[in-house]
Amino acid sequence: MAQFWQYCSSRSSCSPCFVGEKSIRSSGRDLFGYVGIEAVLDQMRRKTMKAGFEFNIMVVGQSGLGKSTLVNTLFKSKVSRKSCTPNYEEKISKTVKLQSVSHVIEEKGVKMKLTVIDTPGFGDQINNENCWEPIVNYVNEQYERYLKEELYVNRKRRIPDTRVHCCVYFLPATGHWLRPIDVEFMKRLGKIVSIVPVIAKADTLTMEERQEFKQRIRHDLKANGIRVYPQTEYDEDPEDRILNDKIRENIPFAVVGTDKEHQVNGNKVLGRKTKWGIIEVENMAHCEFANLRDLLIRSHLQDLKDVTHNIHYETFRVRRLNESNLTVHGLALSCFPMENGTNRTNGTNGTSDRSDSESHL
Ligand SMILES: Nc1nc2c(ncn2[C@@H]2O[C@H](COP(=O)(O)OP(=O)(O)O)[C@@H](O)[C@H]2O)c(=O)[nH]1
Ligand SMILES: [Mg+2]
Repeated sequence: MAQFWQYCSSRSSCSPCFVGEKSIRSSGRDLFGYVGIEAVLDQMRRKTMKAGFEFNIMVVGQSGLGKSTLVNTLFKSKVSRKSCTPNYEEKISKTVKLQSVSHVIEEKGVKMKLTVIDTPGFGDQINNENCWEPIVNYVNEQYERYLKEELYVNRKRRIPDTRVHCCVYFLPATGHWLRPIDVEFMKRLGKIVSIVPVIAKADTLTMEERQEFKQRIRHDLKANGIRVYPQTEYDEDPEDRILNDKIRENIPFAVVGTDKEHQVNGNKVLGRKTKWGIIEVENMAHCEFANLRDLLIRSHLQDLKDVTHNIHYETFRVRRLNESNLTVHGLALSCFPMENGTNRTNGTNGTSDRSDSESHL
């Protein structure tokens, strides 16, 4: 039982009246009238619009699988460079070179700094042993960078977020099974980053071949204990589970990319023109590009950022701080020396209570 003072709904200048002891009822309106808590949503919206946010996508797969085209299709502008004929030096290069390109995309007043990290050269060699290493290192370096920023005594109000929020892994449309390189890569990377596998250039498979290939891939993912996004363990509630189950049943999405528009029934559509007709990339009867776009941008963008921060980064942070013997009382920060050589102590265990979804662009 609790005591309540009731305010007249006419407003705050009025003094509260004691209304006695009441058991709490489900509707706040009964007791207090309209308070206006929902206005916080507008405040959050305005803040996010002002500050913008960052989203970092990594694309991995052999050259020519349509990575750059797909990223351009996703954001409908030239955000990623198309692959050009490699020069001699690139041809003989034995390493996976990572390149990141950032763009600020603005839609209806909301600014997003999109960074696409491309991994040309992945899986292009005859001997692809350890070709995932530069990618693993890159992902971990971004976590390390973020952790260092968090451990400064005087932290930035908003830490620049270069962490990889999503890794889109391109599977060639072979119609067979996962290749050893796919298994090795996804096994390793699935532990440190959210992976979304896709079947590239799905227009080269028939509908039956697509379905069979998708089934075999799902079977291989399970058999090899590969964790791809969205993971069942991180579903927040039953509603989430129902939505995510549908996505999991459909993964990997069979996608088609293009940066060309065509006229279909008087409408402009993104599509690939073939001898037999136009494959409309946003038409769900033609391919699953729209499912991928909805997952990455429309329904799960914030969740991808949350999973990166709360799961993958957190795992890295705990491991790293344990390694450096950092205690709650903040000693032994040798792993994180300041530029001037002194130690950094912030009196906390390094956690941040700040939302990472905002950044100054
Ligand atoms: N058939 C087909 N070709 C595609 C598709 N996406 C891209 N391509 C073509 O494949 C070639 C390589 O694409 P690109 O995006 O540069 O591949 P990347 O090396 O993986 O970045 C280009 O000629 C594209 O036009 C697709 O979905 N289907
Ligand atoms: Mg490319």
